[in-house]
Amino acid sequence: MKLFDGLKKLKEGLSKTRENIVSKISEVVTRKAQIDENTLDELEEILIGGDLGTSLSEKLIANTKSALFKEQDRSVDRVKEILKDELTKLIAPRNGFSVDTPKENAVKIKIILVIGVNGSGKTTTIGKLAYKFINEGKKVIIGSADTFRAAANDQLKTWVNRAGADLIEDISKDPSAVVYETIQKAKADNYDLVLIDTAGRLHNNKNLMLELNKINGVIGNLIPGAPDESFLVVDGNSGQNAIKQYEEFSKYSKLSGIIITKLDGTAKGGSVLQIAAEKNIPIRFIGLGEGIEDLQEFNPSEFVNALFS
Ligand SMILES: Nc1nc2c(ncn2[C@@H]2O[C@H](COP(=O)(O)OP(=O)(O)OP(=O)(O)O)[C@@H](O)[C@H]2O)c(=O)[nH]1
Ligand SMILES: [Mg+2]
Repeated sequence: MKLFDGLKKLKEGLSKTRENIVSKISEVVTRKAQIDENTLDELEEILIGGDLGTSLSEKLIANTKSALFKEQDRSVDRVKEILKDELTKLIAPRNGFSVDTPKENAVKIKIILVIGVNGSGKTTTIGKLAYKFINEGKKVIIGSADTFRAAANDQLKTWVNRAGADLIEDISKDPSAVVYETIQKAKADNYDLVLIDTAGRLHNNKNLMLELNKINGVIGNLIPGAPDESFLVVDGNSGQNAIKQYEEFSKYSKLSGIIITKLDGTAKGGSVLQIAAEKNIPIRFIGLGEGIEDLQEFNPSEFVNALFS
């Protein structure tokens, strides 16, 4: 996808979240002859209602206040400009994602485990990731570790075909056995990237959560230090519940990144900002639709710009 198309997609995708946050801010600011404490309190309420969470909202308003009171120009545009700058600072960029394995790793295969609650968008995201990395010249294999439902397996197969990746599947086996086979094949045939799709699970299902340990164990036994990445896939509609999912899954799995999907259909995209500002984990990718190209690397300043556009 071209850069321009990507930005357009991002702007369009964030339209409901923009209405929920930025349009409301504009309305409040425009109504006021001057920006005073009360107006800023109103803005803070909007931010909290827009899923930024109390702590980030307070910080953002406090920083905006100090910046604003140094200024002569307190026009709507200027206020929005300052909010945007301060927000970008608060969700400052983290390390980008690289599909290459660290040089010191003996085995040069990148293993990415994809986990999350039911229906969050794992399988779809795996298809999109495979497509992206195949286009970048990588040899990609996918392991179907969701062996509980035949339909899940078929859905993954469709995505694998679309992306042009290879697949290891066997619904008669348990998830760890499929993972084992996938990694053996990846080692034998010199794949660059392994993506593991898993079944959706809720944190209160202890057995399924512990199964993640087993999968991680199998991977680590075959390639010491792997998996390189464990991505938690969160539905953008979850709002504040996204934070809860992150906290619960990190108890069982060492997470290395978050992917937030379905931002195209939700007004609750503000939670992305809260995670980016407050949680000690990078947001790696965002999902902006059901198409194979509708996945973007998360870029904090692009995200804020698109939100305020
Ligand atoms: N609009 C939109 N829909 C998405 C996005 N990502 C996934 N979906 C849709 O969300 C639904 C669930 O996606 P799946 O990929 O099956 O989710 P999953 O996490 O694999 O689900 P389980 O395996 O059942 O836990 C599907 O209808 C997808 O098309 C996105 O970024 N935008
Ligand atoms: Mg799935």
